[in-house]
Amino acid sequence: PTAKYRADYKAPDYTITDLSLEFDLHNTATHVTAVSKVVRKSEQPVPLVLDGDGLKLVRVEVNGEAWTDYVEDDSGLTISGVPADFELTIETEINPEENTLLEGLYKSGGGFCTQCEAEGFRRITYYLDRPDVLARFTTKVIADKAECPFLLSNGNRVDSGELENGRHWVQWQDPFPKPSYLFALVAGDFDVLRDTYNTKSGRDVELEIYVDKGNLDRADYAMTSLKNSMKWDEERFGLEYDLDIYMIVAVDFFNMGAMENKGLNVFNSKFVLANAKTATDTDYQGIEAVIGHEYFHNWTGNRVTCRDWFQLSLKEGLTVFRDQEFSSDLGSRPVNRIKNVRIVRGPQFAEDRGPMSHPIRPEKVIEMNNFYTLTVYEKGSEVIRMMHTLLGEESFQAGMKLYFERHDGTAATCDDFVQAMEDASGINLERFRRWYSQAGTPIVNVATEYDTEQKRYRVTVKQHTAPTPGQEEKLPLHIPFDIELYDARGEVVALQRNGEKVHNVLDVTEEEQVFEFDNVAEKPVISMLREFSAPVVLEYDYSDEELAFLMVHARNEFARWDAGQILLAKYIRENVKRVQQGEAFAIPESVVDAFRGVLLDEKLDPAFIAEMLTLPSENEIAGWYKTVDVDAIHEVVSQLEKVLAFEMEDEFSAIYHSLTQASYTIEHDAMAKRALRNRCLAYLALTANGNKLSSEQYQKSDNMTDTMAAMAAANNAELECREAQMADFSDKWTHDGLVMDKWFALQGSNPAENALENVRNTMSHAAFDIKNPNRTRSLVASFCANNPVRFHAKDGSGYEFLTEILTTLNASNPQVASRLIEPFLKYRQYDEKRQALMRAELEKLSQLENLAKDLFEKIQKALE
Ligand code: BAL
Ligand code: ZN
Repeated sequence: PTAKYRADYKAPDYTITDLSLEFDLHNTATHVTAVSKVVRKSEQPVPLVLDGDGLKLVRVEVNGEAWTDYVEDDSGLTISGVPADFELTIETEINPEENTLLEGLYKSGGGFCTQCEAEGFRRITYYLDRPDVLARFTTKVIADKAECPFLLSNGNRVDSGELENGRHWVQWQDPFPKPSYLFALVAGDFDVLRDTYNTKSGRDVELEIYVDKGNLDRADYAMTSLKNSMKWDEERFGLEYDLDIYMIVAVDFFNMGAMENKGLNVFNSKFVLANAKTATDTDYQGIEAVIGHEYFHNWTGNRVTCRDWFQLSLKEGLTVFRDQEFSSDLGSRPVNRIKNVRIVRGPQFAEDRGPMSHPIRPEKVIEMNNFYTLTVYEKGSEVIRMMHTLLGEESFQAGMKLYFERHDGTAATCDDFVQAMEDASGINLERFRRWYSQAGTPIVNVATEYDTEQKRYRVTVKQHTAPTPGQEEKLPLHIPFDIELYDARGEVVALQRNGEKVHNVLDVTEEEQVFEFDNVAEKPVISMLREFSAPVVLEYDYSDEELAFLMVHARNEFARWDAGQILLAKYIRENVKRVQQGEAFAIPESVVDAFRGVLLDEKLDPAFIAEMLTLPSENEIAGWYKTVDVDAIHEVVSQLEKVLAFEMEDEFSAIYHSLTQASYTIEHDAMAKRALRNRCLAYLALTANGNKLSSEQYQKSDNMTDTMAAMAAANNAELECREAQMADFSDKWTHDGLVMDKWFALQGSNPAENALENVRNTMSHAAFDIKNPNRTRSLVASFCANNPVRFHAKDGSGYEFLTEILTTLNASNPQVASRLIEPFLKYRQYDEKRQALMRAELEKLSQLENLAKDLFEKIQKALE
């Protein structure tokens, strides 16, 4: 496999302005006829090189005449001798039923669907399958009417008709030029939930959500979320939907979360289907976020798309930022921020430390699917958020407006976006642009000094980014560093210097900078990196007293949570050392009291309290170490949970019982109370009453949130009732794979010593299917990525298991395999014995016949 480099970008020699597609759908032999209007852009005549993958070529015509001057190879079709401007007809044959890659056109359940991003369209027909070729698409879909009464594609439905042999057809026309990755086709039999949305300019848009037959009672929340998204984008960004119809189709076999195809989103059913009986509050929140995300792409991604795939963060970082803002405006801003920051500090920082570490705009790619990463998405969103922090909402929106004025209907770059922000605001973003090209997590080290005589407070900030593979030299970045100072009574100390007010967001741009503040009457307590104002690691020597103070007095809830996390981190680190030295776990009473104070604070949002009382994950803790001691970390986290549970049992119990709800609703307040109640249960499960409480909650529960909370508590605490609950749940839900995913995830994350044996047995469960990405992720990724102490068993059994799975998936679905291999990539962070075992597995995998380039790229980098 060969790499592509961002620096090698070259505009295409030809473009396609119009594409007329005809699909004659059959399970094993679908015929696709593509008629393109091709226009040469290069000055000199050159052959037309089209992308193609796994296609059977039936015919080629130029201007209606059979054409033979072409060469087919593994990567496509090169057609020579063509005129400067012509009509190209290509007929190909494809086999949707055998397409287990779930890229291109494939069968999911009984229906046909497509996934074309990033490079799936070339598995449908030979084409200029690159995002900077934008064409107007017309699509005719022909299929058996009984099997596929619904035939869908992008744009507006313009014609339809009946054929012989029970077949029928529908023709679609999309007036907006688009790249091939936004093409979609769906054909099948569905139930449809219909609604309309009246836009701000008064147009009615038909909204249609297609679900498998029998699932109509699970589509309402997706529809509500869609209408909320449309309204929010009008109100906050001034952006209105542009077609007369917006369709969403839920499919069971899908590699990603969802796909923003123009006017026809295809969704993983996980992010559409929900009712109280089948979905948890977290599922509902996921649906709201993903429905929003795909809808927001209509402007940030579809109307303005990416020039090339290196620019992926242009649409993804920005759209994640938009969906995070949507969820924060509709729900709790602090709780959303905490959840997002946990992802950046946990798995995104881990990506930065691994062999695949890359900037949000990568420089070199072998398999594009490997770059749909937390770095491009979540860190990409943090980069947009930093611009928002530097510019403020008003100038940021002016920048968005300018971006659309300049680039609507075109394919743009990340630089184009930053330029629009810079031009609209007048703020210099020159150094800020380095966030796009520099990989790794910066470390920001802070020292403070108070001068009692001068009443001056000095903050020294140093930044440093460690080398990452292929990027030895690191430059200082522009870091918006949000701070606040408090006096002993918790009052905010105004920031001033030489009589001038100083903004609370400091511009950290150098390797080392000193900020001084005058008129500070007493030694203050500093709150830093408020709202996680930059995706960096903060190093500062806080005392326990300062952290306990900030947990109560910081004005901003995120800062309070962060102080709690830093306090926990101090004692987790200390106890890891103690455990390694054979000493007993110990934590001061004052630390427990700080958390007791939060638990009992009736003024706080219950969902926020639940977050305050959630420990960092074992994976996040692993990231604090150069050499990870999985066993010690697991031991410390278990002990810490137990100490908090025993010390605060009475308070947890009182709150648990006081938050009992008479009926289930999905209002934000009700969700918040359930979040806290179930957090209390998770702790209470570790006490003598745990088995009774979990059993009672499981039996009484009328909703999936409480059911899963009871089961998760029993699973984590290894309670006696676990087995009966698991058996009962499986009996009830075996018919429903999506619900069973929750059960599979519990099997995967089971802390019991025989977890792997259980996981292996679970693979023969009637609801398990390794070809379904949701099932595989639920069971296998839960074990390999989220159960570190069992996956990293010293005998290497967890590693052998992952290799077996990867070997199977390398052949059937390498995109999923490439996600699952991640725990192996971090092998250098473990002790020598584990390193050797994991390295041996990687070497074994590297020898696989037909190793897919998805795995090749990661294995090669890991072994380098
Ligand atoms: N574009 C792929 C799915 C998503 O990020 O929306
Ligand atoms: Zn996206």
